[in-house]
Amino acid sequence: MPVDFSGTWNLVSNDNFEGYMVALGIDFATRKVAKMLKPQKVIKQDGDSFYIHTTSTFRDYLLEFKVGEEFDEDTKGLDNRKCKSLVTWENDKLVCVQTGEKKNRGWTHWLEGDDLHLELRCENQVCRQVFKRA
Ligand code: VL7
Repeated sequence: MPVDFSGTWNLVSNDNFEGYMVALGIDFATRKVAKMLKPQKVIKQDGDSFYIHTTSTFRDYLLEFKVGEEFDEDTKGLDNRKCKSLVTWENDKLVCVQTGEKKNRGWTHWLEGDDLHLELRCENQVCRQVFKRA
């Protein structure tokens, strides 16, 4: 059975989100609000087609992509940059490389037990998020 990330997921931990936001150049006032949030992710997966909607009381972010197909990403409402993004499978991990102004930018999703993990990377900062099923 291939891995299936589909579901509704609630954030339960968020390690070094502050460092990740500083690396992205998010201003102090926005960081202050953002770090209080407990975002929810709704993931719809159909094979290699993904819909990932991250929602919160402050901002929402929708990403749709197919694994192995590069796309133009506009991080509107986040750091408002444009990048070329490519998501690939590394075994059962979903790995995204976001090529653009920021070095070493990307993220990795994987399942561990009943939990959804997300590692967010930018420059020398790594943020680790864990989600549980809603
Ligand atoms: C999306 C936030 C910090 C700005 C607001 C924070 C609002 C809720 O891209 C992401 O996930 C991938 C993998 O699941 C799918 O797009 C992470 C949150 C990154 C970066 C920027 C702070 C203002 C958070 C939308």
